[in-house]
Amino acid sequence: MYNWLESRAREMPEKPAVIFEGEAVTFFELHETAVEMKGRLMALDRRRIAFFIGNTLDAVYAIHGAMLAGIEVVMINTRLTGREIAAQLDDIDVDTVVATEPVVLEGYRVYTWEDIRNMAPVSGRGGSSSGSGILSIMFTSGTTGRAKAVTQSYDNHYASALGCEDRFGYTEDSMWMNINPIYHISGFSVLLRSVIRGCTMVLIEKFEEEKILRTISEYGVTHTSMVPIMLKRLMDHEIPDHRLEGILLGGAGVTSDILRRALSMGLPVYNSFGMTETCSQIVSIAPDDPKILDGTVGKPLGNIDIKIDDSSDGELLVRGGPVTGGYLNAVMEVSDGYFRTGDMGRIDEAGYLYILDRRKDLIISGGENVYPKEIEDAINTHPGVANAAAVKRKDPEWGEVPILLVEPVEGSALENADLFAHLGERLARYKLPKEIHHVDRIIMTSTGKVSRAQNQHAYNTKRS
Ligand code: S0N
Ligand code: MG
Ligand code: MG
Ligand code: MG
Repeated sequence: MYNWLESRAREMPEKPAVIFEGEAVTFFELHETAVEMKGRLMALDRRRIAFFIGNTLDAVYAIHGAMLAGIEVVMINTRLTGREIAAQLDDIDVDTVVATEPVVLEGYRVYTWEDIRNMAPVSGRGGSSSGSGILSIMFTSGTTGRAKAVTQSYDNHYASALGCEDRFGYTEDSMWMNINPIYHISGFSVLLRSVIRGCTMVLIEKFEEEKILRTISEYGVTHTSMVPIMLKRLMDHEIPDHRLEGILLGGAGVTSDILRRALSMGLPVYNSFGMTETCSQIVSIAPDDPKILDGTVGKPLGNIDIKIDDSSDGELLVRGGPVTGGYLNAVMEVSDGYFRTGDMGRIDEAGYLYILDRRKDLIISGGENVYPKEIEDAINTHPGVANAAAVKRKDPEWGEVPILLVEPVEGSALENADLFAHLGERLARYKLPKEIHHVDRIIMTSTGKVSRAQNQHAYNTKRS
């Protein structure tokens, strides 16, 4: 059983655990509040609860309270529509939601943070040892269009933190800044790392360049992590004096151009590769590594093994402590104890990993994953649409963006405004196509599926 927060509260009670909007909360205070919240969350009488939370202090209290209670936390992407959230929750039999942000979800027991604060606490043992060993559950969209519920255990998270610390070199004296959404493993892992090591986390609610740069210099931030678009946005501004030792980049491929620019501006960028299924980065490369600009994501962390399956176009296989035990609602593909990532890669003689192709069909927009099938399923429910294919294009802002090709039902006059409205009810805004094109025919494979490659090719040809 792990009791990170309890240990830190004993060892370093006066040290700030979290700084949020100028307010510092010590490890002692964080633990006190988490204990209060534990009893109140236990009063909900559920072993698994969905959290609809932003990057706020309340969210930190909620997560620590749930951990003390031994409640599994299901993290909801707050950008999703009510329909998308409902589909996820129903798939894993969750009926109770704690929301520190405003949300409308009909048919669920939704408790605001105010409700939780006013709850009569119940006492009980709680604790991670009383349950499944699962700390968190996060959804990752899948090729089938249905999101997969990834289980992340206490062991996974602990192994991840130790592996990251070993490579990334932060210590108890480091100052971590957390900009990534806590509902993603990118942000959740920073929250855990900081309490596992006992360093302070400055938590940022919303990505605003000036504020982040000010925070970096004012608080002497030493470590942070972000997706490439965030780095790009920051580099449009003057970088103030800072004590940064490491900026971990992940969530999407980054160009050597961006890395070169960052390094020339004195920003210590690490490139990395990680997934929700691996509880954050499992491969990374340091800024002073001679291969940093060679397009590699680096070498596996100390507690990770990787290999390439040459019999399958070079799929990347991984194993190690941070790797999930499986999905709640899907079968995990495993070979010889290795998790099959679905991404294609190459490992050079010196052991550096290169990601050649992301998971089949995956579109990564600003660090958010979008699968074409999700968009196709949504638009195919429109009565005027006979068939549809979602493809992608490179985008200077978001990296990649989805594009939708639709084949109208014969004789139906399809208005794009109507199609966008239809999609808007069903899909998070970051999944909405940037363009919709009407085509005579969606190209199908011989087995009757949408041919991703051929529709993509047709779109590329039309553009050029
Ligand atoms: C980049 C972000 C911050 C952009 O959001 P911003 O500027 O706050 O947007 P809003 O003001 O909310 O909205 C403005 C308009 O922009 C649209 N929009 C927002 N985001 C996107 C997007 N991603 N794509 C397309 N459009 C977007 C809004 O919809 C709105 O438009 P309208 O008005 O039309 O609605 C934000 O996108 C963001 O936070 N991105 C990062 C998310 C993230 O953290 N992803 C990583 C997930 N992956 C993992 O966690 C696994 C890898 C990993 O572990 C890792 C990854 C990164 C770093 C470290 C690690 C690690 O190993 O620890
Ligand atoms: Mg609140
Ligand atoms: Mg913004
Ligand atoms: Mg639809």
